[in-house]
Amino acid sequence: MHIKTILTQTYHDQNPGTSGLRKKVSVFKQVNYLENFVQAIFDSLENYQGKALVIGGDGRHFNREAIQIIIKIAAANGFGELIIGQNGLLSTPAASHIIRKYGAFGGLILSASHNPAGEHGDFGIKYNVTNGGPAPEKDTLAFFERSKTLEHYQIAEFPDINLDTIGTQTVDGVKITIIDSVADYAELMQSIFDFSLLKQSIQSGYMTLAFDAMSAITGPYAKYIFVDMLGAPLNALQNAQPLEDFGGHHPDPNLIYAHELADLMFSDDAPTFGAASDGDGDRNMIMGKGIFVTPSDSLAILAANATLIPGYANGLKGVARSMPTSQAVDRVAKKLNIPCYETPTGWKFFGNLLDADKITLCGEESFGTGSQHVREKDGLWAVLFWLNLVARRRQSVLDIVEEHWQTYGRDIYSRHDYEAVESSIAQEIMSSLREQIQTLPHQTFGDYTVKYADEFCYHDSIDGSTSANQGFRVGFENGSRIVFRLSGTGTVGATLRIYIERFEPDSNKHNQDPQIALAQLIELAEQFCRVKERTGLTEPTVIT
Ligand code: G16
Repeated sequence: MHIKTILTQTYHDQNPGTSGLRKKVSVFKQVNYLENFVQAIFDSLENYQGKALVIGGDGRHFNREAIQIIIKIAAANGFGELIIGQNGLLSTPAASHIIRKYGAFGGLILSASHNPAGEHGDFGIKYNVTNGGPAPEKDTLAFFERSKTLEHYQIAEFPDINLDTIGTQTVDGVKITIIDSVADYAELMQSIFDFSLLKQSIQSGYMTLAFDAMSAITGPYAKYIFVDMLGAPLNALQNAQPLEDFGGHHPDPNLIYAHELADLMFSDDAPTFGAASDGDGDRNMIMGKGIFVTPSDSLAILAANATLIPGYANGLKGVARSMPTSQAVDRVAKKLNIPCYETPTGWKFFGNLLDADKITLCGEESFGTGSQHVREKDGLWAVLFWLNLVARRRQSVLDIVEEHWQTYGRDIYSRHDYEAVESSIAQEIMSSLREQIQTLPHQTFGDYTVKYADEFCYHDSIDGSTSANQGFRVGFENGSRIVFRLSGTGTVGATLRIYIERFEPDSNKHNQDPQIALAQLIELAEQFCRVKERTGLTEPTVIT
C-alpha cells in the first residue's frame, strides 16, 4: 500500500458535542478539516490494527466524498477490514447493530442528525465504539485534545471505491465490503416484534399507517419493513427517498418540522397511527388519530407495556431516562419495582448501564427511545414497538395514552427552545442561574415552593466517572420541575433549552393544553433566566 503523510494545519474547534462533531458543511470542507479529525480519532484509539471499521452516513451532502476520504485514512492507519453501507448509507441504529453483529472494532457515522443538510446545511461525524454505542466522554475529550496538536495525517493512495455495488474486494491488503444497508437491521426488528401479528393487522385494514421519512435515511428502511415485509401500501410513506439536501426539510420529527404529518393526524382522514423519524433514523415522533405522544410519555408507556412485545416478554431489568426527560417513566419503574436511572443528556451515558445489563429500555425527551437491542436510540424500533402495542391491545393510541394517565397520573411536559442566541448572552444566562441556584431552595413563588435547586452532576455507577455541569434543575415541593441547559448539538450561536413539567394526578384535568397547564411555571422560568428580556425574543423558537 502506498501511504502519503500529509502535513496539515491544526484546527482548534474540533470539540465533539452531545453527539459527535457537528459543523456547517463549509467548515468541514476547509482544507484537511475532516482528515485531521479522523486522524485525531485514530491516534486516540489503540489496538485496532487489522480489525474492522464500519462506515456509513445519513446520505446528506458531502457523505460520499467524506466516505472516500475516511476509507483511505482508515486503510493507511492499519484497519484490516472496512464494512460500508451500500451507497454510503447506514442509519445510526443500523450502524450500531452492524458494529455489534460483525464484531467490528468501531464505526464512523456521518451525520448531523436532525440538523438541515445541503451545501449550506450541516455535516457531522461521530465515532462509535465496540459495543456499538457513541464514544464515551473520555474518548471524545481525547479526540479533541489530539486534534489541537495534530500536524499530519496518513492517507493511502488508491482509486475511489465503488460504493454502489454489494460485495467484497481486497484493496492493497484491506478487505472492503459493501453491505446491504437495510437487511441486517430488518432481520433484527423481526427478531423483536411480532411481524405476523403486525402483517395481519395492517393487511386486514385494522391498522392504517402514515410514516414521514422527511427525505432522510429512514426511507429505504421504512419501505422494506413496512411495505415489503408488512404489506402496508406504498402511499403510507411520505418523503421516502433520501435526498442530499433532505428536500429542504428540517428532518427533526416534532410538531413544528413534521407539521404535514401532524396536520394529517389531527384531521378527519387521519390513519390509526402516524410517525416520523429524523435525518439519521435514531429519533421518533409518535402520533395517533387526534393525539401527539410526548417522548417522555412514550418511554413510560413502552416500559409499562413491554411484556406484550415478544422481545421483552421476560420483563425489564431496569429503565433509564436523561435528566430533563419527564418523571413519567419513574412512576412505571416504581410500580414494576425495577430501578430507574437518571443520566445526563446524550445517548452515550446509557451505554454503560446497557452493557452492565442494569437496564432494558431507555429514552430521552428529545424524541429518542431505545433498548438493549443496539447502543443507539432507534426511530423505527420505537415505531414498530408502538404498532405492535396497538395491534396487541387492539386499542387506539389515544386510548392507550389516556388509560396510562389514569393509572399513573399525567406528567404534563413541554420544552421551550431559544435558538441562535448569542453565545455571550447564553453564558450570561448560565452564570446568573449558577448564582441564583444557591438562594432558591425554600423560596415560594405563587403555588410553587422550591424544594431543591442544583447543577446536575452525574456519577456513573459502572465506571466511576463523573460528568459535571449537566444543566440546572429547580425542583418544587409538588414534584414540578424546571430545567435549564445549553444544547450540545447546535451549530449557530447557542440554543437555550428550558424543560418544564408538572404532575397532574386528577384524571378530570388530564386533557389540558400543556402551555396553559404550565403557564405559571413558564413565567417562573423566564423570571429565573430572563432569556426574553436579554435577547429581545418574544417567544421560543421551537416549543415541543
Ligand atoms: C443528540 C443526542 C441525544 C440528545 C440530543 C439533544 O441526538 O444523541 O442524546 O438528547 O442530541 O441534545 P442537545 O439537547 O444537547 O441538543 P441526535 O438525534 O441529534 O443525535
